[in-house]
Amino acid sequence: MTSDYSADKIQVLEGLEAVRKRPAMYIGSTDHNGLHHLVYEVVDNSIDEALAGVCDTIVVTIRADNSIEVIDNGRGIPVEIHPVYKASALEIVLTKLHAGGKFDNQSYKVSGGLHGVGVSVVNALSAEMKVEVYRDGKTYVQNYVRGIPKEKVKQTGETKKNGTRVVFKPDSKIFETTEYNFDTLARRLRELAFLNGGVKIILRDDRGKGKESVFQFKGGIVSFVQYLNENKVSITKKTIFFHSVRDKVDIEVAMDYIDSYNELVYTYANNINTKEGGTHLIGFKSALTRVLNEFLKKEGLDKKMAQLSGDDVREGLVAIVSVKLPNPQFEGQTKMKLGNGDVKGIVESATIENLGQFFEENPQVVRKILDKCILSAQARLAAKKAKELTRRKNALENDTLPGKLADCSERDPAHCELYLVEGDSAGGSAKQGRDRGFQAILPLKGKILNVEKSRLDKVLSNEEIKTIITAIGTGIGDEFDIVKTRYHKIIIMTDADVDGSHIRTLLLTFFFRYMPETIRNGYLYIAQPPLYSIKSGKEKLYAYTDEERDKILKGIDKSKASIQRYKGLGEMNPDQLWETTMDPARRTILQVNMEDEVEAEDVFTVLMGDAVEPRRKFIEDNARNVRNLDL
Ligand code: 0RA
Repeated sequence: MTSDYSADKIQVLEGLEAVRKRPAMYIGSTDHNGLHHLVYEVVDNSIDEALAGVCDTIVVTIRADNSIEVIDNGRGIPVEIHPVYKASALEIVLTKLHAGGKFDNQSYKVSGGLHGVGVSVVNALSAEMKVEVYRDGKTYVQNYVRGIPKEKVKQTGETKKNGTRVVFKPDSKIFETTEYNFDTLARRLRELAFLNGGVKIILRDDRGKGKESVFQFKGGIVSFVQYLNENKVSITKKTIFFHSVRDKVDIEVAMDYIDSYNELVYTYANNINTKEGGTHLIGFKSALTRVLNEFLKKEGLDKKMAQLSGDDVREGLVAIVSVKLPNPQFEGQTKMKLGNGDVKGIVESATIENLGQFFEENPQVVRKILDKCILSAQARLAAKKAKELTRRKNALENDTLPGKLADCSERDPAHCELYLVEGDSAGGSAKQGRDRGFQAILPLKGKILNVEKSRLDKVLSNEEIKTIITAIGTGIGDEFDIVKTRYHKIIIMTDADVDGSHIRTLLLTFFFRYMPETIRNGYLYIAQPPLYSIKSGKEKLYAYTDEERDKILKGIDKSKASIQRYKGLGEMNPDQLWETTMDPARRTILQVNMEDEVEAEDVFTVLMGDAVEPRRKFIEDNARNVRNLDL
């Protein structure tokens, strides 16, 4: 094989000292996330080789000592001696920042993406690293300690293989944790295998009993959509797909409509999940609305509904939009928003053309989609009326905050907490026990609506939900604005029984579907009331788990102890509720997060949706992990 790049392409370089001084600047953080990022950084380079059509297999191994091995069958890192630096290109790529000769804009590269810093950063942050290159019939090797080469690049033998093998051990002086999580790596590698259809990515775990997962999807993002819809009912019965390349932008879209009210559109730019959207998403959305409105007219259905809105055409939509382009610009708060302006028009025209053609050829599919969109539009109109009614009512009563809300006096949202409390009696105790300076209480009556089974209009006409939305202040749907939140802590406080856990799940479903930003911003929490109170003489102790109870009982005279199992919050008086569950100095509250939105999506569909069989299976599989599960 000939190499169509050479060592002299390599550009201006900087040493690695800066990386060890301020690691977070290069990899985001030095926690669990940063640790796993090291692996992605190396694998991205292997993926670039795959995108160049010169690599089809990547093997990642977590070794017994939590070091990582990545092997690919690409071209191998170049090893030629650089005429200016008088060192092997391999050494420069591994020891200088931004080295790599990967600066040609002819082909897009996924490495150099979000943090996109190259393998040298991984080297700088590793206690030890070894790189082996198989190239032009020979094997080359170099070892490093904290980014510094131990010796010159050596040619060690001959080989028929081509590719690169990287082994690194993250430096425990840099990282808060150095233990790898199989599932975290599996999740990202699976995603990469979907986004780069055909590439085989193997993940092995040599620790303990050993494990292996193989990810390879010939169908690419079509397989991704089908994976997302595994437990859902498709109304199109066919995943729509197109691929097109325009002005050096590679565009792939896979989509399907399912029997649900939610919208699930994941967008990617150079394999990075652009969670904040961007120009590719805007282009896609605008094209989808336009094409479906065209077909609405063509099919004569505009008599039923004159015009479909963006929300109407996205109800039940599951789609992946993946673009690959040279020089992606990442913007936004978390740098997860694609900024390249020209991409909007490119994705828009590609979508209009390809989707139009698909609908032309599949009239029965477009008909089913339009029927669904019309139902959604009718519901939207009904919801709008309901919203206007409440708005007018509020204006008349001149009282925007719900009467049930006992608000706090503090006005800075960053210091305010809202407790959503199950039941009026516990709500009463919470109102008396709270610190009214910064803690607000909203008691909820019984079970709230299961939003997974209801469309927006029904959700918006539900009294309990309306009160929650008004109390929080962000609005909902297209009017939702996280900046308007009145509290930076929203704390769900329910009884430790079956009903309580059901109400908690219903609330979590509501926040996940209608206010996911509260979760992404870390504003949603779950209170942890104690399970037991243990009285021993004058002393009163609380236990929050069975283990804690046993530990306490071991340390005291059992014959004199009396144990009370709390079933409901109402069994505690206001002072006890404050001491055990609400006092910031003593309470524990669990922050709700969703490290994996794909998995969270599936859990809510399965737990709260219509299909019975997957729910039964999920509960069987997870019965041991879940306390008080009853749905
Ligand atoms: C620099 C230049 C080129 C390839 C690579 C690095 C490379 C790095 C790694 C890391 C793991 N596997 C790898 N395979 C290749 C040459 C390609 C170009 O110029 O874009």
